Amino acid sequence: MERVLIPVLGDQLSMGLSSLERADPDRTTILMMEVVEEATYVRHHPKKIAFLFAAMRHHASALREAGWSVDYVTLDDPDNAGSFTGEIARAVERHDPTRIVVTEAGEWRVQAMLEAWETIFGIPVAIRPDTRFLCSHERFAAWAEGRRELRMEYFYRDMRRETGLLMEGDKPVGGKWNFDHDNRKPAQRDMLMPRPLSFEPDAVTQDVLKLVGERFGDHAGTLDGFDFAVTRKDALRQQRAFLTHALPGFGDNQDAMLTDEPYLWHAVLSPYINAGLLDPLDLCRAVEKQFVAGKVKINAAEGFIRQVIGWREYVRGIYWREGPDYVTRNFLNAKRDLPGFYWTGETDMHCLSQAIGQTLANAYAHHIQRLMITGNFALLIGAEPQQVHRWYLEVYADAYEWVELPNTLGMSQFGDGGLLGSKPYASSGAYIDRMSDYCRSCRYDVKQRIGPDACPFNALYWDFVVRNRDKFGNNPRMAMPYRSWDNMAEETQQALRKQAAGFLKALNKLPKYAD
Ligand code: FAD
Ligand code: DLZ
Ligand code: SF4
Repeated sequence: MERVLIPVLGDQLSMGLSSLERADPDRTTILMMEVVEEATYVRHHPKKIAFLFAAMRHHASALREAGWSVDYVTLDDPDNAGSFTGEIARAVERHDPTRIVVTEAGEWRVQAMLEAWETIFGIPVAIRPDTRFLCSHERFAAWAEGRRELRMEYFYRDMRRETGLLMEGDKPVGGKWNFDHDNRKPAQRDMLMPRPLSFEPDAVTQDVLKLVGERFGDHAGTLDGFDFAVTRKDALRQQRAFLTHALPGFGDNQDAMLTDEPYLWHAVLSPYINAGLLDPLDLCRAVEKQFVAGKVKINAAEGFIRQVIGWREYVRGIYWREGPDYVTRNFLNAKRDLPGFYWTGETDMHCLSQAIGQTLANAYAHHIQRLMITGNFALLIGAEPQQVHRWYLEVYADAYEWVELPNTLGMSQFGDGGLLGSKPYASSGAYIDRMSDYCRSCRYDVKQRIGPDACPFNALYWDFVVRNRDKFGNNPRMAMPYRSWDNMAEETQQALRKQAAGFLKALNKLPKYAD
């Protein structure tokens, strides 16, 4: 008789997973495994590990309720082999399957494991496409074929046409594809600012919190105040709360940053979407519905849908298209170590202490903090993109390599030479001052460029621009900064470079992150 083993990985917590399609519950064992290798190949934030283990345990219960047999291996099982392949070996012993069916993994490292199983175990292994994404690998390859530049905007328009989201026939609703221009309003404090829901850990989650505290409590970040949704039901509650309370302000405030306000009008849904608790297309349809019902403006609905069916699908396409060596790229030849304060938040630069402090507290920071604070600073100082990548993969609850790597190494650090963006996301303090209130309570003066009180981002920005002239000198989108630099008095130029050199020297003396 046929006996099928279906391993379900930690980011595959969806009832409609492709590996489960057409499976007969009477002949199938689903295997779920908490393994130390996945928690430590980078030192994930304890909240990220706790979220995944708790969500996995609740998902196993939901699968059982739906009639499936689930073999669930906990981290503290004394026989736990510690890795996916080790656990498959044990499960093959226990269940003697005639074949294995699995949905493809979310990163090259794990995909290589899946691909080795057939040879190792001598039974057929079917690896199915992950149908939770709109755009298959083949579809992305077809889109990319023959294009000189792989710009997200054109990919996104195809996804709009294919889904019909915010479309009137073959025309975009509102007459424009992209309302980003309306979405750059600076921060405004608002007494009615929405808050993400807080979910009280139940007994299952309490057990996980204890386990994770004992085993991974030394990883950077705190478990305190853990209040993530860990079931689909609760994730849907957060989705509804977002649609009602935050979506109306999402567009206007998309790039804004405010002191001690980690979430603003963001969805705070990425951990749930990426782990499989929420469906991205359903979410976009719900957003569209809010627009059609007149509850939100077009810039909010379009801005949000673009992030999900545009950016999210596009970065995944890039990740798989570029191959396993994408992670090694370092176009700017950046070599500096990421300063140790990325793991403590202890710095007198207020913008960085806010973004990093909130990250360590919540395993979350919103997009513009990731891109224009922590990412921008790492880019300006010339931090090695591989170290920056590792940090982002560790600290965010939504981080899996397929989405994190192109965003970090590509978009933020220009490590791929501009595949994702036509110019580097580098800025001086002026941008941060315009989009946030951080500078008002900083020890540095954002208006100063030279001297002990000058905002470090200012001189670092010019140093970055000049240092990389061979890379960006002919880039039309960088023409303005080079013109401004060339128009500066020579003494100013020298003073700026000296200021940056002094800062970078001081940075080198700061404690490094100890593994
Ligand atoms: P919102 O701002 O409310 O956006 C809505 C949704 O759009 C998100 O939930 C997400 O699913 C999607 N989205 C938005 N921007 C992107 C993007 N650039 N790429 C992919 N999806 C996007 N996102 C991750 O999911 N995992 C990561 O590991 C990750 N690493 C990042 C690293 C860097 C350096 C940068 C600049 C961005 C990164 N992002 C990552 C993208 C983005 O910052 C997060 O998706 C977003 O902050 C999640 O919070 P939210 O749900 O409140 O999103
Ligand atoms: C991120 C993660 C962690 C921390 N732990 C586990 C785990 O113990 N078991 C598991 O199945 N998955 C885990 N994951 C998610 C996997 O790393 C993820 O499935 C891969 O990154 C492949 O996308
Ligand atoms: Fe950041 Fe400079 Fe503003 Fe301080 S002054 S918060 S370092 S941008």
